[in-house]
Amino acid sequence: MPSPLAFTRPILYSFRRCLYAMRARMALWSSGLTVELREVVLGRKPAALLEASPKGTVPVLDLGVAGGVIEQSLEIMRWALNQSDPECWLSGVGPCLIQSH
Ligand SMILES: N[C@@H](CCC(=O)N[C@@H](CS)C(=O)NCC(=O)O)C(=O)O
Repeated sequence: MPSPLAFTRPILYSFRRCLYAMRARMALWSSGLTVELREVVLGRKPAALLEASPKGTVPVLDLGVAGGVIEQSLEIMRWALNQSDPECWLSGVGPCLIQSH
């Protein structure tokens, strides 16, 4: 188990062609939050991913010891956009969306 000081940014385990991982990455990008991206080969999952999330699917967002682990893409999207949602993805309507389209 890493110490809380072992990393300061959340770690996103991802696979570039996975649609679930794509939507998680898109929401994180839209939120402007910074994460450490760890690209995973699904046939050779790293031990750190399986330690964080034994079910072994991606995406997984590891928030560290204090923050826990988010194992579902939709929940990763909600976590990111609840902190910062400059493009109003959560509301889907409103001045942000209108101004940017
Ligand atoms: N319900 C999950 C589905 C994630 C999922 O099924 N990801 C696939 C890749 S697209 C995966 O990791 N499969 C594990 C494997 O192929 O070993 C989510 O929304 O995050």
